[in-house]
Amino acid sequence: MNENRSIAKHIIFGLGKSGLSCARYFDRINKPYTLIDSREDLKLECLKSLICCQSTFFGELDIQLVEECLQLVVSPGINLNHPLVKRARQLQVDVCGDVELFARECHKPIVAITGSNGKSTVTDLIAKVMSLNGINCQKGGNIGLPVLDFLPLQQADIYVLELSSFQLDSTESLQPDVAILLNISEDHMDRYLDFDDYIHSKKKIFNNAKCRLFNWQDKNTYPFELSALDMPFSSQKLTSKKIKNQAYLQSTEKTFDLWVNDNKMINSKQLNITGIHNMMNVLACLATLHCLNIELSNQGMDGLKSY
Ligand code: UMA
Repeated sequence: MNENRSIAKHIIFGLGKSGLSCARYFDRINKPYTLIDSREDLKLECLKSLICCQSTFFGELDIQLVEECLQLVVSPGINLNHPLVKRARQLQVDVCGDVELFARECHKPIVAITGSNGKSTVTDLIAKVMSLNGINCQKGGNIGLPVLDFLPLQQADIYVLELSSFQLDSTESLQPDVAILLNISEDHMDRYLDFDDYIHSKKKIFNNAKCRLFNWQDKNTYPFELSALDMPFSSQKLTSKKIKNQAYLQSTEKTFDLWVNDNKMINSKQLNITGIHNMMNVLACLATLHCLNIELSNQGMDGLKSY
């Protein structure tokens, strides 16, 4: 039993990586919170070092817990149809995820990446190439490094974030400088009504984005309406007049040249990785650099080649 049963105005639901990073963040900004988790047997050593934790509730959770609270921070693994979350929403409590809290406070450019396959690879590749290019960047999100660990200091000049559909579902304020939707195939269908619902969730990444990058070969990734700032990456050169910018492959004998608009950037035989899906990942990286007006240095190019 908890000695202190008083419930703070801010509740963190889920004590995995995401919830614990939120607790550490609230400690840093001196905000009292209550920790809750449906697991009965939680014995986390790290709880002892948390400073602003006012109370904890583990095991079966009474929906009354959210009755007086202002904010409920939900971990990505928590279904938003959970009775406690639904009750909080009914009561107009601010229900949000860690990425939402990050987006509200982050004043630096963000590259946000989602997709059913390859999002960790692309996040890692972009962050690596940017770092070798001399840019002070940090990668985080679904890749395993919770974004709230970057706050409140914001020491990076740019954040490269891998975002899952779960994280997008609890995020409203994100305004990425570049948003990338790599591909969509059925996944996590236990959390969505149907495939369209899942696609809709993934496309939230495009909300308020400056540049939207999508996969020309996967219609499910297209923004609802194309604008001049949208940039597809494609396995072939596109001739559509609607497309102002594009990254694409052009096949040569047994290899591919990778192009961004009229610039031949690299040939596939100079890369360590093989396969069309990997070439598409590299195109997404090159398109991102183009959108951010970053010119590849020799070191950045070496990073791309050695990946
Ligand atoms: N919990 C409850 N009630 C519930 C469900 C969960 O209390 O109904 C509690 C569990 O008891 C546990 C905690 O919530 O203590 C776990 O939370 P979580 O599942 O959100 O896991 P985290 O450790 O916080 O990790 C999350 C992401 N997990 C999920 O999306 C399931 C991690 O992505 C991510 O790296 C991390 O935040 C940091 O941002 C993992 C993942 O599997 C890699 N992602 C999915 C994917 O890639 O397909 C989406």
